[in-house]
Amino acid sequence: MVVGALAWAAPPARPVPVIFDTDIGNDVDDCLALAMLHSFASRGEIRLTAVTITKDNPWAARLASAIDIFYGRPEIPIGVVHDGQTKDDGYLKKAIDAGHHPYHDHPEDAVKVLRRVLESELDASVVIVQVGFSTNLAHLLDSPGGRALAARKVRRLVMMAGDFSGGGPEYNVKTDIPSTQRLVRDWPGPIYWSGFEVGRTIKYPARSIERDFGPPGANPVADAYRNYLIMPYDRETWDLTAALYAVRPADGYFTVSAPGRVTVDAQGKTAFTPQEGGQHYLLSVDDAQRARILEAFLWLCTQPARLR
Ligand SMILES: [Ca+2]
Repeated sequence: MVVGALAWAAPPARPVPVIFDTDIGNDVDDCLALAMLHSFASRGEIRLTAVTITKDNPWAARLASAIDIFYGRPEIPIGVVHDGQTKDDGYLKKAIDAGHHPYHDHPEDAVKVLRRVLESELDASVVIVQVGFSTNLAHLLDSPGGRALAARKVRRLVMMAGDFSGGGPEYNVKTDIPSTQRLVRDWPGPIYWSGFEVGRTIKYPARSIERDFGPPGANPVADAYRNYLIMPYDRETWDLTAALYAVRPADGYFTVSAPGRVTVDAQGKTAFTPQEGGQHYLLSVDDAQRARILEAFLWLCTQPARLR
């Protein structure tokens, strides 16, 4: 019986507070990752408590704001980096102009937002997804009491960063090497790394961008894809992998390594050494996991914006 089933159902889990730290506007996968987080929020799996930005261009916050508004959450605080990396506006303004997408302006300082949100949440509850440079989180550690605040409030940090397949310095690391070095040395809790080699092997299909998001001008995420490269192209899902693991770590989408330590050299090359008691973990995927992950991306990214 339906009534009986409801009576016996476990109470819903408390939505996990998530902070999305992004360099939106450099590559384009940040946009789909943010769309996916909105779907998780609509499903009650998370609360998207802040978006903080490490790309030092005002249009980055505007596109993040446009996406938040499109998905029905205009109230999400947005924090921006100061004296950060990558000043160009890339595809950002073009994506907004393509649909005259509304946005809010005058975002706050990223560290101020991070501190306020962390202070307002329960201890050991917050999940941070970092899919750009480590600038904001390094600044958080530099702020008075920032490291202790992170230690008390953050449950896990999931990063799209590094290359652990023997490749050269990965973009997110090499763009701000000192900040990544600071994080691997001083971040007080566990860090899960989705390296370049993970998202590189799972591509989000152009046919979904063209078919599932409405016509040009309808959705700022699809408009970002249309203005980043010439359509059609399938794009790697680096940032989406970090977002998926951050929200659903127990669902077997990824294989998690034994604990270890990540090191970052002067050129930005990353290496992982297994180490008992280490606080760093590498994510990896096999073919079966890739298929499941892509299916999850397609369902989650194309979920319609919630009705208000
Ligand atoms: Ca990114």
